[in-house]
Amino acid sequence: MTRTVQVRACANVALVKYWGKSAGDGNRPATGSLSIGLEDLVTRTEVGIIDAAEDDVAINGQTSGDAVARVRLFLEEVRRTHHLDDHFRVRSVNDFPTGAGLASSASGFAALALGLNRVAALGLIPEDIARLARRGSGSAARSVYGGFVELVNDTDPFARQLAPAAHWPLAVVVAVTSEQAKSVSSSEGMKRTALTSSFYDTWLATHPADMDTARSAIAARDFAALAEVSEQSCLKMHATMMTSHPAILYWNGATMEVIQAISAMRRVGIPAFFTIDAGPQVKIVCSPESADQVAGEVAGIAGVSRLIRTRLGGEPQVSETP
Ligand code: 2P0
Repeated sequence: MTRTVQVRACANVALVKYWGKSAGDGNRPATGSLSIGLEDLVTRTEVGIIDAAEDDVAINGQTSGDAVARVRLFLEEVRRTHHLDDHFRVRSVNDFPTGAGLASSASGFAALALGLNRVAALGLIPEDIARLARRGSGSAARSVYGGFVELVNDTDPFARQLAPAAHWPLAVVVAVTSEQAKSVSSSEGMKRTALTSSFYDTWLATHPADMDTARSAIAARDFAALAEVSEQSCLKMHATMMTSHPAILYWNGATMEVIQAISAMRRVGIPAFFTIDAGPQVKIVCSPESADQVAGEVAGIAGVSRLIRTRLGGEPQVSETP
């Protein structure tokens, strides 16, 4: 192996969601999206160039399976689009459940894109690293940065940082309600939703206004406005997928219990709101001062198997060993 690059990239959670792709290739989201980086949900990836006829890939110690196959296809595509002959050794480990709605593909493909850019000397600027990561997974474009990040709905969508984490240091509590991998992948779910949900056109039509509201709320650090638009975007996305044929229903009973508990807390003035991705886990965004109270409340709900406590952050790190 000639050189090895180590990357630490973090998961992110979208406050204004991405669900649906544009037609054609390049994995282009049909809408923008807006996320926060999660400091303690980390993927560590090592990328090296090897003198071999094929790539050597292991994810969480596994050398076969869907996740590995997806990385192999991605490496093929990178070789083709960047005119490379190199083959790569990739070792990637998540410190949180994989494929269970905790954005492991986001941190994984962001880490891989950052690592490939360095090890193969692609010389890409961050927006182009985000475009590269997006080809692996739409949400991965956002994990190329930390803090508040927007995926811009362009002809070749890219991501940019809206503000660093220090702008508004919020806390995040993840209520894990199932550690099982989801039954419908995001890619498959998005396809089905676009084809079969009668709500899908409304989802697309109302999305830009949600982006505007969220951008303004972040700029003004307006918690109530960010809470309102984030919960709205989350529920609208789930309503759209629930009305697909066959229905896509990622929630379990505990998911609903946590939603109710957080809604009740906000009604009495506690700054906390929920968001849920393609899985049954509930991510609660709150002020650092209310995080203990939120965690205490949610931990007592039957079906919540564990909590992951973190904060806004997620700035990726790339280092190299000679
Ligand atoms: C998001 N999700 O904005 C939304 C909300 C899940 C629900 O992006 O097909 O794994 O790899 O581009 O990025 C999950 O979808 O999908 C996702 P692909 P991805 O975070």
